[in-house]
Amino acid sequence: MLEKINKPNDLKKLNLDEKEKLAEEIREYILKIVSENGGHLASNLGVVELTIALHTIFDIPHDKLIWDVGHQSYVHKILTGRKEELKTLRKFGGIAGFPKTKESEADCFNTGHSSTSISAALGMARARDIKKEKNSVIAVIGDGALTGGMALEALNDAGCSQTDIKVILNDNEMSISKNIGGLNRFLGKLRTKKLYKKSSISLKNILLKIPLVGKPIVKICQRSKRAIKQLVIPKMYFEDIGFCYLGPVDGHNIKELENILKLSKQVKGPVLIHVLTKKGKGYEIAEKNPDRYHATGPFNIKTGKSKQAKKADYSKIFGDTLVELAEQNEKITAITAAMKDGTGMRKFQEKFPDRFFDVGIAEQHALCLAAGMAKEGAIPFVSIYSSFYQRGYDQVIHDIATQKLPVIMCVDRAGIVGADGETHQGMLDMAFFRLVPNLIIMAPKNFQELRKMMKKAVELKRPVIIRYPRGGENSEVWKNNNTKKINIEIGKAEKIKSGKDITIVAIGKTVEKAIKVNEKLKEKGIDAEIINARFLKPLDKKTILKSINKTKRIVTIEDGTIINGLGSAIKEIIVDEKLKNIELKVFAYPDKFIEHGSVEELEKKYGQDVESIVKEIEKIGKTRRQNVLSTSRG
Ligand SMILES: Cc1ncc(C[n+]2csc(CCOP(=O)(O)OP(=O)(O)O)c2C)c(N)n1
Repeated sequence: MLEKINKPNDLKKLNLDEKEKLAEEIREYILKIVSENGGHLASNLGVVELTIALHTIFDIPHDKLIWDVGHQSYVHKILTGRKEELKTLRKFGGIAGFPKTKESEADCFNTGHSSTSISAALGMARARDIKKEKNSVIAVIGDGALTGGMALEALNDAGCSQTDIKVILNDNEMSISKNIGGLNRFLGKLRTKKLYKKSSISLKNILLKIPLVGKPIVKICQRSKRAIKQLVIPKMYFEDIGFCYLGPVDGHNIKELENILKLSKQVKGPVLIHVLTKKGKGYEIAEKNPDRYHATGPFNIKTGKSKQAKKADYSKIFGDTLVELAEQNEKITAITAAMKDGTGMRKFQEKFPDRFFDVGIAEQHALCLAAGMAKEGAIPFVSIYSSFYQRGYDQVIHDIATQKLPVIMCVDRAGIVGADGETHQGMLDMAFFRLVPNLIIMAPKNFQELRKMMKKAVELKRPVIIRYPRGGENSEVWKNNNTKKINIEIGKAEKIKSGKDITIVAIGKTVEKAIKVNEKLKEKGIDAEIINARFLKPLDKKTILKSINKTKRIVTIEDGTIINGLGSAIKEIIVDEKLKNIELKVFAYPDKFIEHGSVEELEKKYGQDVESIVKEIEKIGKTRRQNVLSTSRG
């Protein structure tokens, strides 16, 4: 069947048996690709039948289909002419792991971060109505994504709007880990309702919302006692806020799915279709361990075992250290926004369940919750990925920083993260946090420094940001360079090596790069001074100035955007101090969104790899210009 699926709408030619066969083949196809390239597996296996039914009943791209988060859009990509391209999934230059409008007309809205789909769908539907056009707008949102505040804000708005939109609630009882919260408990009650069958549809509200035929049918139904009984709908949240609720329906039964979607087309106003699916469906190993196979690197299909050796990473060091600190200090709490495994907090949860809080996909709430805790004397550690802090920016400013509350905000996945691409690259956190008064911003050069920074943060009683990258340290580098005792002093940089020709200032992960650059420069007879800035804020102006005045040439290396980071801060020093005859080169990522690819490929493309940096530094050695330069390729 998969051979017959080459263009959008090829699916529409298939009968039910053929579609069921196609579902099997799509599962095998996705399993093979994800086992080789890595990617989001379990969520995609769970939506195969749902996606087939959606593409059967609706006419994409005339009808608009928005995938919340978008990590479950692989089947959609296959059905919309990208079957072959899916083999390049998440590879540099290949197809993206999330919907991209520039990739296909069928992707009508970019996603990547959770809980945006209902807002976007409502916006599109309202624009459609203003233009007096006719098409369906459908948001597909998981029960996990529904825990995000934005989704609830959008439901609230849509519910009373009378606007025709369809919200498909893909309920698999899982976020990345088991879904949590009161809403999940409420969904639990709905799940136990009798599954929707075409023959059993007789709900008053649905009928009333079908124009022309609705009211007369209700009247007829009301004549029979049995019918009246059927017309009683349980009081429930979705109906109460204005949605017509359809379901629950078996999300792996194409026929029933098609029936309910067809019915939804007749309903006026906002409609919510509750679809029950199984995460990992069809691949037993993932069905049993959906959290492990939510997102995965390459793995062996037979055994499910990862093809990459597991090494310690920053998240693990963070998690282990947090447990150690919490053993000594009972005020320490830990907060995650649905990412306890990704951020390394599982161990803390096991050891201190009373001090651990998974709040759902709710970064804003996580941060304000931490502010409240800190106000009352707790010492909360919040760990959120860099790109997801974008959600909680106002809470960092308004709730934490203005009140100088001692919340320790750990920024995981800072810098280039690789294959998840532009929505997930941790490029902006240094720039946006640097603007915020009262924050101390630090970044460890290696595992040991992360441990020390966490310990220091507990003592500080101030709002603190600690940013660190995806993956681990380069142990080879630290084997040869880790001789000094780490002593963290606020606003104090560390001089790693003295030199007379050029100053290299780096921060966090890029200190490793600076050390490698130095090794190459040494071979070329260039004697570099290397400074580990440690703090972006407060920046150690004194140490940096002293070095600049000596070498007159300065290079900064950071894994963030070129705007408002370490390089910018040093430019400000040079200008403020009216320094003359200084040459500065800033190595950072350009002012654009960085696509997907491996970290190495992206570093090379944007001139941030060791070789490119060395080449540029050699040029500085040759040209002694008097102006301040700042470059970033891309
Ligand atoms: C703002 C934000 N926070 C966290 C994430 C990380 N994340 C990606 S998918 C996911 C779980 C989504 O669960 P659900 O919506 O139920 O979809 P499922 O994977 O179960 O199909 C999370 C937490 C994100 N993408 N965006």
